[in-house]
Amino acid sequence: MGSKSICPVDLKRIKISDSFWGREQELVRREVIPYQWEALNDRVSGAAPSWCMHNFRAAARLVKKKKAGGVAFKAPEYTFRGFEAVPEDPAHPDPDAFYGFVFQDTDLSKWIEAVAYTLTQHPDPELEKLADGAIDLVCAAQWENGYLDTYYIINGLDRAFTNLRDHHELYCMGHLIEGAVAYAQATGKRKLLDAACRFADYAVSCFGPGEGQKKGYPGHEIAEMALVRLYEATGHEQYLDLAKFFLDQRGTEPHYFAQEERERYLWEHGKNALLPPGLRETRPSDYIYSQAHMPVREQAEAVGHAVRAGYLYSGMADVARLTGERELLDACKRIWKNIVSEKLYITGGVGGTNYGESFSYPYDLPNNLAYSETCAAIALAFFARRMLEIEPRREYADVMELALYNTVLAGMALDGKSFFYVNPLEVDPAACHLDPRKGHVQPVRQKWFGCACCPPNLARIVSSIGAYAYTESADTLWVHLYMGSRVTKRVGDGELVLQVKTEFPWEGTVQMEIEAAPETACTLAFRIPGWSRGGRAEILRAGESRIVSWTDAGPSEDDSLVSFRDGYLYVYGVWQTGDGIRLTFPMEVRMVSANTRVREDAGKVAFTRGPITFCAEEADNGKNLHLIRVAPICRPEHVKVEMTETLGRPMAVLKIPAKRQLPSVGGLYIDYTPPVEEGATLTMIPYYAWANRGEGEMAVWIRI
Ligand code: FUB
Ligand code: ZN
Repeated sequence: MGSKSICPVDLKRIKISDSFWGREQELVRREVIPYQWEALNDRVSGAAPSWCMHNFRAAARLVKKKKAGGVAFKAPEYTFRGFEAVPEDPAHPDPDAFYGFVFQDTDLSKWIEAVAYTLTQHPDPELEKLADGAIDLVCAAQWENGYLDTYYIINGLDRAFTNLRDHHELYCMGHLIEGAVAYAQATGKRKLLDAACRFADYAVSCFGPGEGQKKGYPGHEIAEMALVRLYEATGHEQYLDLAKFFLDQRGTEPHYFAQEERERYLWEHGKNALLPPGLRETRPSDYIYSQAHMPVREQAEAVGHAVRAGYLYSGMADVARLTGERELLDACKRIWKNIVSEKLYITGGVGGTNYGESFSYPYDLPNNLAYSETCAAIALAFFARRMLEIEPRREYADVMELALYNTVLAGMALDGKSFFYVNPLEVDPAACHLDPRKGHVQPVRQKWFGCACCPPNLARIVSSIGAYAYTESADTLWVHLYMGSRVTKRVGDGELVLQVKTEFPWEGTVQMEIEAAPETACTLAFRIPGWSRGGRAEILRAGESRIVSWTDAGPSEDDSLVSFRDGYLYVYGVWQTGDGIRLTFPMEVRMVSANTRVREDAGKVAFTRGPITFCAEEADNGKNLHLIRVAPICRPEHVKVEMTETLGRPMAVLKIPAKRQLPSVGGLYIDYTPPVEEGATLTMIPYYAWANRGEGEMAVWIRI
């Protein structure tokens, strides 16, 4: 067994005071969490009902009836078939029926998880009481054997775990575990954790190599990483074993999903029924969608549903970290490399196609047809953070930062009141309304979604941002993301308290002070962002100042105080209260072109500065963004950076020398003449802030 040598710093030991992330966390606390609570209770007018709390209430009533010896409720059979159940008469839903998507329970688990993280930053007895009440209801809905998925509790437990491919029970278990561990760690209250353990124990009894145990695995991954988390929280090995079992089984032959589908068919049509051809013969490619087309250790390309994929890779990384298994780690690294070299948007999003909400083929990164689900960028950040726990390498933190500052945050409006599920890189609202191929692309954020996976996912990652900023081992603290915060690290019997002040992502200076120091040595490791060209560190120690600088070409010499490794600056030794470090990362505008294999971006450039990717909007540039091109003479140094306030938020805006082609007059096809252009200034705002000023065109990649 490997050891738990690097892990995120406990959120209770981090206080975020950052003007950027602190504001996002406040939005989650003040807007998203209360709003989501209303949504879970179907009290948001104009939004599709969630049915989430309705389902828990129905299941809890049934459990109570069962305990009292009453007759079990029998649901109509149709509910087994669909992915989503809707009442025949929406005005009069059956109080005992399950409604909504099969995974609707997860909305509440994610809400509880976000509440837990929020409570670590902002104690709130009222909110905690609300969550305690919700937890009571969840626990009341738990079946006597520990099973806890309202869809099957309501519709018939004889069918539990018979459709792992589609029906998300293990996904619900995974989210329940994540929420339960977070809540226990934040509040010290174990009620939900005990319920999650009972569900996990039941899963341990159902799945495994033993006789009579199912050999299956989740159709929608997350249970793998959740079980690892449960193992780390409780020390109970059986949870790690089950996570490993799920990974070991995935994609092996005979294919489990094919087997269970045949069994379902025979159950429904009689055991002597003739199987239709599609069920008799299946091909591995049938299971690409859920990354079950081959054993995980053989996988090298990120494929299938992008959220499922990111969660799987995160679980693989977790298990590889704990077991030290090389083969599994190598698979993680191959897949990582594949994502960042062929399948990653410049906004940190992944998932090029609407078809199956999936990764597309290499270099297929369409801008106006992008899927780039908010949850998929979150999953990528999960994967990156887990790779950092194995090997602190800048390449992981760079991508994590890109995803967090761009696609993840674009998922939420600046006022925290509406959300994107899909995050395109180019929008023409008319096309969204008129072209069914772009039906998945919304030009403005939505209040809520029937399938509301993204907003609560966003709430949980934003409220736990500290766990992405810092990881630690016994004697080292890694700073991966720079944000105003105060972090306390245990070192032996003492503590190191680091106060961080910065105006990231707008300025590349980070001022840090040691507010308390242990007697023993503690290494501080600072990420040197891949986007910075050179930089310097001023290290003030015991009244003596030392300046270390590095250039784009490489670091200065290592010595006993500092060294450079894998994109991190390591500073060693014993610290004293009052010591400090000032880091300066030049934050210059970069003009970026894509590999020529990305056909969509040929002849175009994108603009980035620090971790931020920029986009042009109609609100600043007028219509017809496709007729604007960056002036051919333009180089990064010609771009002006202006700090502005947009919707009450400070943000950098770029002013870029450009040309605007005048719209053509005449017919559809005319003899070619060089375009008539006028000089223009292109204004670009941070991508995460787009679509906050009504409906309009948007583009990240601009012709040059
Ligand atoms: O299937 C559960 C969640 O709903 C997925 O992660 C999202 O992509 C959405 O399909
Ligand atoms: Zn989502």
